[in-house]
Amino acid sequence: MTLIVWLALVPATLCAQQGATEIPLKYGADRVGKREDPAMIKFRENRLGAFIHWGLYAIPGGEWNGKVYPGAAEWLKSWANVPSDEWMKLMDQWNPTKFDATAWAKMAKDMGVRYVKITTKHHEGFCLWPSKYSKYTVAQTPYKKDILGELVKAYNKEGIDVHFYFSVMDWSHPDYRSSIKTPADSVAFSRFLEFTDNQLKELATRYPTVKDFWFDGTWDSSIKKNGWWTAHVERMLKELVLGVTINSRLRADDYGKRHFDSNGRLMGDYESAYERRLPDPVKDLKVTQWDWEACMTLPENQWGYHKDWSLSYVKTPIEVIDRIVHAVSMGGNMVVNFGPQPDGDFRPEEKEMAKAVGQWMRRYGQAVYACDYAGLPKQDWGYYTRGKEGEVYMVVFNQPYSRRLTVKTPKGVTVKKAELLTSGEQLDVVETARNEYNISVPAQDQGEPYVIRLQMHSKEGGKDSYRDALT
Ligand code: JFZ
Repeated sequence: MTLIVWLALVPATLCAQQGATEIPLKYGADRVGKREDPAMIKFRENRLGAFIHWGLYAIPGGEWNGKVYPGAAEWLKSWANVPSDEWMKLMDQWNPTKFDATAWAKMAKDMGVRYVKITTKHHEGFCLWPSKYSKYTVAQTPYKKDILGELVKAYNKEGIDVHFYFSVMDWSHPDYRSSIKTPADSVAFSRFLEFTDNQLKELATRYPTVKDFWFDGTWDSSIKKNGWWTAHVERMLKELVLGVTINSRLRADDYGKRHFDSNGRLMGDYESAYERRLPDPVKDLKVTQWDWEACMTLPENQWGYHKDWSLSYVKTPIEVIDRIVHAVSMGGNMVVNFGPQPDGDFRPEEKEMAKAVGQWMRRYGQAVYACDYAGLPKQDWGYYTRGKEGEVYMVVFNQPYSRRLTVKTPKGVTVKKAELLTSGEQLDVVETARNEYNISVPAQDQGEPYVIRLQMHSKEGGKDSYRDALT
C-alpha cells in the first residue's frame, strides 16, 4: 500500500490518542472522527455552496468621505474609523428595490450550489432579520421587510439548504469587549454573551429549517477566554435544531485553543480555517481525516460589495471550478462568495461566473456532488475524486502535449477501463510500468476541463513481471 492510501486509512482516533498524556478538558471536542448522521452526510454530499455577504457596507462599497479603501469592503467601518452612530445612519439608505429572493434562488439553483451561507449579522452589527434584541435591523430601514426570512423561503423552495453566517464580534454593541481588563468589562461582556444567546435562539426558532451555523469574529481574547460559552452555544443550537452543523471557528477549549482542542481533536463538526487558500494536495492529506469547508472570493479579498474591482486580480470561472474540484478531491466543501449590490442585484462579473460554473456543473457535477478523496497520488493533469459507488473520476484541467495522462495506482490495483464522462468515448489505457498507466486524452479537444471515469480493479497479492532497480 502506498503511504498516501495508508494515511487515508489511519483512523483519527489513532492520531488523537497517540502519546500517553491526555489533557483533561471540559470544553474540548465532544467527538472523535467524523459525524456520520444523515444531516452531516447531507452537508458533506452538498459539496458546493454559495456565500452571501450583504449588509450596510454594500452602500458605501469601500468608499468613505471621498476616499476609496482597497481593503475588504465589509471592514470599511474599521478602515475609516467610522463611529457606530454615524455608520448606522446608512440604515436610512437601505432600500434594495431590485431585491428579488426568488431570482436569487433561481440563480443559485442554476449555478448548481446545494446550499447558501447568508450573513445574518456581520461585524458591523446590522441584522438582516428583524431581531427584537437590536435596533439595528432591516425592520428599522425604509425597506422594512425581513430579508433573511424571504431568502430562507425562496432557497428552500428550490431545494437549497440555508446556512447562517453569524459574527459574534459586534462593533455596534456597547457591551462588546475584545479583551476583559476590568470587573466592569466582565459584567458588560456577560451581558453581551446573553444578548448573543438570545439572538441565536431567535434565529434558530424563527427559521427552523436552518441547517448550519457558521460562526465568525471569535478570535478576540474575550471569547477565547470563555471557551465554556462556545461549547454552550454549540450544545444550545443542537438542542434547538435537530441535526444542525457548526463550524470549528466558533470554538475555543478550556485553554483558549481554537478549532482543534489541546488534545488535537477537531471541535465543532467541520474545520473552517481554509479561507482564500486550500490545502496542498500532496503535503496536507491529513485534512481527509475530518470534514472541512473552504470559502473563496472572486477578487483577492472582497466579501462585501466593493465598487472598484480593478484594485485586485479577479478569478476566472475556470479558476473557480478548479478550486471547487481541488477541495472535493481532498474531502472538503467549497463555498463561492457573492457580495450583492446595495440595490439588491448582483454585479455582472458574479452573474457570469455563476452561469459558467452552473454550465460546467450540469455536465460534470457527477464528479463533484457526493464525491470524496480518491486515495490516489496527485498528478499534474488535475484532480481525482471518488464517487459514492467507489467509482474514480479524473477531472482534467491541464491538457498535456503528450496526449497521455499518467495514473499511478496502489499495489494490487489495476486500471481496466477509461471513458469520457460526457460521451462515453472509450480512451486507451496502457500499462507503462508497475502500477503506472497512460490514459489517452479524448480524440477531440474538449475546450474545457473534462472528466474521465475510470474502472479499476483490485486484486490481492498479485505477482507482476517488473524488476526493481538495484541501488
Ligand atoms: C472573516 C471576516 O472578517 C471577513 O469579513 C469575511 O466575513 C470572512 C468570511 O471571515 O475573516 C477572516 C476570518 C478568519 C480568517 C481570516 C479572515 N482566518 O481564520 O484565517
